Amino acid sequence: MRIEANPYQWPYNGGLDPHKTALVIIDMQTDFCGEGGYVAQMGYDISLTAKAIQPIKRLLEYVRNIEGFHVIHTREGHKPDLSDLPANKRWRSKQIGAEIGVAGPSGSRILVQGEPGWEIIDELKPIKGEIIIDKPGKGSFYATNLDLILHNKGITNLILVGITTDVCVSTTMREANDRGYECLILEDCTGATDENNHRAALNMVKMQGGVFGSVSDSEQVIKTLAPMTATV
Ligand code: C5J
Repeated sequence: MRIEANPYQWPYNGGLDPHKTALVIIDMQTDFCGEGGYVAQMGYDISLTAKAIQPIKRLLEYVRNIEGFHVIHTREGHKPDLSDLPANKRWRSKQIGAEIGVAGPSGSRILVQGEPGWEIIDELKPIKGEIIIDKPGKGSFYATNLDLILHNKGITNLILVGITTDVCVSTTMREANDRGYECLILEDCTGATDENNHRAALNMVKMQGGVFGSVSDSEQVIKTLAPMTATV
């Protein structure tokens, strides 16, 4: 069983077993798609990142009904004492008027663990049994135990969604690909602070026969998974 995708039907080996597959939902936090969050404070249009919310919600509700299918959520953020915040990351955020670790207009300290802006948005809140990965960087593998968890659970296929396409989703996909995970990214379930960057990040995946994996959308995934929900 394979999902229609570009440049190749995914997964490459037809091994679409829910027990070996995870929906990885990257950084759907208020700071990246909500009013008063980090992205809004930097002056970007949050409708470009928030547009991924409803397609992800629909897909998430779908896969939650498939026996064995894994769901993983990630959150970008730093410890309250900022001991894991690199000085250059902090400096850059200050330059653009949204200093990480400092309270924004909403009163929430930007990208700090436990703060309201850092929380995953209500529409996509994790439920019992779903994995949550906290990460200090853009990639979901650096300074986390994601690789160990995937290995222990026998997960080989990753369906990547979330925000932003060109930063955390893209970095995670590249890290995963280098580790041998078979990756699919969904265009309607991702979004970037710049539409051209969103398109470019997706196009980069398709080069060289699928240099980082393949590209599809939630409609195609749901269509392919439909026979699996019928058996629950
Ligand atoms: C960014 C992310 N864009 N989650 N983080 O800084 O993509």
